[in-house]
Amino acid sequence: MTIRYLTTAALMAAAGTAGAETWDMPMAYPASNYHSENGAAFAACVGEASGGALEITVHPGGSLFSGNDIKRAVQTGQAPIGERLLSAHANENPLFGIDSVPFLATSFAASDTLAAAAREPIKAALDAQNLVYIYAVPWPPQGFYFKKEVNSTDDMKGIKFRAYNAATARIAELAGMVPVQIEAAELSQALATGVADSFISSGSTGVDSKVWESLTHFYDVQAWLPRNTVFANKDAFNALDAAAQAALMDCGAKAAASGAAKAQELTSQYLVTLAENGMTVSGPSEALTEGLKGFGATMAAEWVEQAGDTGKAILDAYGAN
Ligand code: PCA
Repeated sequence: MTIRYLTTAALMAAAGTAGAETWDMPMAYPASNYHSENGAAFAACVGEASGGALEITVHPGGSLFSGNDIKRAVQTGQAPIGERLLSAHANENPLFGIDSVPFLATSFAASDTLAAAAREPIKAALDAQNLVYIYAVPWPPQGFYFKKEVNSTDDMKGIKFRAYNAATARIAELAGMVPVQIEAAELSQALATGVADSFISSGSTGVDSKVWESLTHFYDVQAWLPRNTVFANKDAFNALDAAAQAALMDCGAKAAASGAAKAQELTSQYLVTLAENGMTVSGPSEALTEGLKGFGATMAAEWVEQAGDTGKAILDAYGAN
């Protein structure tokens, strides 16, 4: 891949043009989702801040690489930059799953504090994978979608459950559900065809997927707020001049702030939209909350076990006990 960039530069030098570097940026979620719109604004910011020296083209909806392939594509230089739900890669490093430990951080404010405590270790983990951290943006709090009333974890037994990372698959396992890993881009179809009958996610993804066409109940459990993270291939990043690198970082900082603000602003509206389309939207019953808290305690202990001293240090910095 390094060769490709050298060749491009060499060609431009030979042609005598002060040409712009152009980067494709694969993203997994629909173009109309705020993460993708924020990514497009980030790309425009980079173009402007670099004086046109670095132009980024976003490819939302998994159109360039499917969500599950984006991280590897950027690591290997098939794409110079991309966005991915980092917790989907917790199997590579438990630190990537810190934002999906149930009930560890359940509000935007707590999720920001947790993300800040984890940022340097996560940057280092990405760096070790040939990736440069650019920015991350939270999803709204996660709740459960079902096709029937669910008042306790016992009511979940046997249901086919769409998982998007190891934590969601683990919840399915603990509840006696049947997990099936499905990208958001395939979710509507999976629900329509009965491949899955339930899942946990934000109101945002529920609205994107028009889940009221297949499901009936949303329980606003507020279990965690996972993040999409934008990272660049380290070789591609290092090949940029200092001004273009600074443009990426400055625009990344702006995108982190604007994305988080947008997520917060949209959260309640998503739930209103679910209800307007006929879904029953409510908080969880006491029994359901209790059952889920039990799963959370189990999973928090498992995470600490996996994440070792680095994990403990992050939790200490976060103020968890
Ligand atoms: N939406 C993404 C991840 C978390 C969320 O709210 C999804 O369901 O794939």
